[in-house]
Amino acid sequence: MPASALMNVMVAAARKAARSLVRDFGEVEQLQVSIKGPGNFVTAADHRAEDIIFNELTKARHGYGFLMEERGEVAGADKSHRWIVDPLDGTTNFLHSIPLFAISIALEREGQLVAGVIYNPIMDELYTAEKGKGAFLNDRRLRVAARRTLQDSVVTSGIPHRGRGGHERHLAECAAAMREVAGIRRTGAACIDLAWTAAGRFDAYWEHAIQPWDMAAGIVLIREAGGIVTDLKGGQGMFDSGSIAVGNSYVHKQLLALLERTASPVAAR
Ligand code: LIP
Repeated sequence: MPASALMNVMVAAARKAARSLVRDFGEVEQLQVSIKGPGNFVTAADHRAEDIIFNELTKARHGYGFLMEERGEVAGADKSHRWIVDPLDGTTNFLHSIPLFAISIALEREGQLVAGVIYNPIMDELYTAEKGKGAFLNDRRLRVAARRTLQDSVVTSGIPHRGRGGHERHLAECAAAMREVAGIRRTGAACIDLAWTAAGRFDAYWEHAIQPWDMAAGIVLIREAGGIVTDLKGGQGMFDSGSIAVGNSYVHKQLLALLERTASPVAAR
């Protein structure tokens, strides 16, 4: 299917920012050996990528609003459109020279997510999806995996680190999951978890306490790849709750039930 004008705009912005990130990633690999480490440099790389995306999208679609990881909410004259952008998802990976990070750009129209682009420049994997037009990895059409049981599934999640809550809850969830699934993985970037689930590599994904820019583009991909996306209560409050669960209709249902069983006030600590 020929790319739409909208997709061209989103992909061009992602590719341009990716060139900057890839240059900076090369530097970060050199900086690992310094005691201070590349912390400040990575923050600057993140901002550089965000500036590029902001400028490119503003040039192409004047007046659209933004929700961006670094800038936050930027109101636009056009109240019906909003870009939701993470210029560097997988920051900790990037900081540690782990080549698993991506740019995530979504478009919301009248409050509905209508398009998403996720680009992992190191693997040169470009994921695109538009509402009603399917999801693609480069030129290949995507479908979520067809496995019907958690028993056969490889699932992925985010592990809360120092300074984030939910440690006990995550331990309880993983303890339950590891008894029921074929394998658990952790990529360190929510948008990659979502893209890889859309591509059928992972069968399911869940995470708590993530941000709209981590998940917006991936939500479009999953839906267009035939998957189910909900918050952990089975509703559509992903942005408000910060929680997300995805998979095909069979595995998603089993995953929600498993997480429900582990939920308790103590486990949420
Ligand atoms: C990351 C998320 C990831 C989560 C990390 C972090 P960032 O976003 O994508 O899923 O587990 O802790 O929040 O900060 O790399 O954009």
